[in-house]
Amino acid sequence: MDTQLLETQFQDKIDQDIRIEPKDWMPEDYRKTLIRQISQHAHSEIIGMLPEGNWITRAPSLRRKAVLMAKVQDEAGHGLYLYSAAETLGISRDQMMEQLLSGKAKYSSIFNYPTLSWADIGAVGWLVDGAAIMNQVPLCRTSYGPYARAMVRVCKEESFHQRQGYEILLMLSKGTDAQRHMLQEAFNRWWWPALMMFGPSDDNSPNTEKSMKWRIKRFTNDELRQKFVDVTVEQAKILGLTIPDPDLKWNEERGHYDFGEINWDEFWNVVKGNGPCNKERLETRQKAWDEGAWVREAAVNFAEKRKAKTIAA
Ligand code: BYC
Repeated sequence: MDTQLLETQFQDKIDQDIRIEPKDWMPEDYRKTLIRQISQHAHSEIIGMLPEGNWITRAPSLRRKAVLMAKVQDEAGHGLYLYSAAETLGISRDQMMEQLLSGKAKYSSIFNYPTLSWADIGAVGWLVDGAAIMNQVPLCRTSYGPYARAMVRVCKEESFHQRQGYEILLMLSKGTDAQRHMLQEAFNRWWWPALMMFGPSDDNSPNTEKSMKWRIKRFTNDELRQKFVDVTVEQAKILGLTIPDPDLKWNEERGHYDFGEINWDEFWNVVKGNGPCNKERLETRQKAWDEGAWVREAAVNFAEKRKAKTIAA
């Protein structure tokens, strides 16, 4: 069959919301786009364990420690489902890891900021997981089957994460002046980077058009960012927070909040590797990769031994 016809049939399937599965024909660019997005998403989950892992030993109570450990472990699980989904497209785990460690593959800009106080752990849960839910609930309907199915479980867990973050902050908001101050200070640092998580504005997003056509993305970066602002501002009011944006204002005509200009120089600087923690994050992952070499070797040797035994029997 000629490629033109295959492409038309492929797009028809997409338009009818029929899922694409690993063995189905797909345009090479669709495969590449998915590998890029899913692997970067997986890397974000794994790197995303680091800023929160930083507070496990310092959580203020046994309950908080247990909850935080469970959350961080969930992120590892998300990374693993996503690496498995990407592997169905013909890339190996080792190749993905090589791309991350060499700096070729990106991971979310948000994880290059430090977690300086306990309120940051609440802010990460509320804002970072909140932004993740906004972005990922539509991905449960993404056109590639293994990615969509992985996202269903991820989203259920993310909503628990978001609530645990908000609960931490609700407690602080009812606490002492010092606790309320810590809350506002953390919020001031995380607000703008959370808005940046949705990616560049639509006119500067080279991948959006194709990804929308192929229904990999169901909403554009700006659409999701606006939804996030609208929901989050209301939640911030309950916490008694001031939004660190003098231009934030309800727009009656649009039925949405207007908000100020994002500092895109800061965003691209972080994406290019020059954020406050980029170097530290990659060094930590490199160390974990090197120290885990013996585990990978043992697993491969064991699998080979077992295979040889089965063949011999
Ligand atoms: N950070 O054309 P665009 C989590 C890159 S983990 C860094 O709009 P696209 C969690 C983009 O990759 C949350 N880079 O791209 C874990 C592209 O560069 P390349 C992670 C960014 O793909 C632990 C270039 O900029 N979520 O929830 O159409 C604890 C142009 O952008 C960023 C996902 O990964 C960024 N923020 O749209 C707590 C969701 N934004 O690749 C929570 C899945 C853009 O061409 N991913 N870039 O070299 C997506 O939905 C999309 O990939 C994005 C970007 C909306 C992020």
